[in-house]
Amino acid sequence: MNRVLSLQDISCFGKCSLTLALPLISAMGVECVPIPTALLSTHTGGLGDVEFVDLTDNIMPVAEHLKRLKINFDVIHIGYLGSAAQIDIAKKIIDIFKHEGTTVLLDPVMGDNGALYRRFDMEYVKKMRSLAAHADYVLPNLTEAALLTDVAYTGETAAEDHIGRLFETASARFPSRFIVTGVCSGDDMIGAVSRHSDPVQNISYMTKCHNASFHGTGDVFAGVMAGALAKGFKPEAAVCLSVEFTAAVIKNTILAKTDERFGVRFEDCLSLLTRLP
Ligand code: PXL
Repeated sequence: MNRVLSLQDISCFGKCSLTLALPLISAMGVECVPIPTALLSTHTGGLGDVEFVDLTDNIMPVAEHLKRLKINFDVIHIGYLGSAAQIDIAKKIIDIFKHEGTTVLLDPVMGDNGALYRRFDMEYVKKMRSLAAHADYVLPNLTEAALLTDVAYTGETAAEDHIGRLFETASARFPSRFIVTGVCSGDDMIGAVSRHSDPVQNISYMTKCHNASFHGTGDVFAGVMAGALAKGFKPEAAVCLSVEFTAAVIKNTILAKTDERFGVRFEDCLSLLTRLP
């Protein structure tokens, strides 16, 4: 069975990180092995004082046990990390488990709408830049792409030349391939943009924008990407599926009139993933 190692937090309420990756990747018929980086009562996006249990000291012992068992992974999926120290640990996890045929997928979770999330600062951003250099694919939103490249953030509706600058800086700085998520275009479309190398061109994977934003949509995108790459989907097909599934989830969440902080109503959409080839 294809297998993903998912290194990120578990937040009890609010649907993000592992509470999305586990069901999404499982629905795709891929085994998801979580290594939780922290236990939180909720995500840090506006639900009040968060209980935070740091699991930094437990990550390597868990990883070393899995290594002794000779467990291999098709994809190493790295999401929200609780601290700069955990970025160093994530690099060690890559060293331990990456071999030929393993894809490293980094969602550099740091911020949104032009601002860093609580708990993070520019030291954290610098560390994240060094981790991004070890990934095959990096999935920043526009805020995170600006932070990783030092290109100024210009809002959620990004002009062609802004996206071009982001990719030029990213490809000069990082060996990894960037796929920028949550990009809005002026004509009510939202999706992801990636750069292809031969010939060099930016390819947009857009779908109808529902003019709503919910917590955790980036984590949905990354979870589906991880499952699709582990199943052997080509990167372009994985991005298309992730855009379409995330859009379906947003539409469903709007219909359910969910409080945007409570996370997305993805459960009704899981059948879209169980039917995949
Ligand atoms: O959705 C990203 C995310 C994941 N995990 C935690 C978060 C956030 C964003 O706020 O707080 C704990």
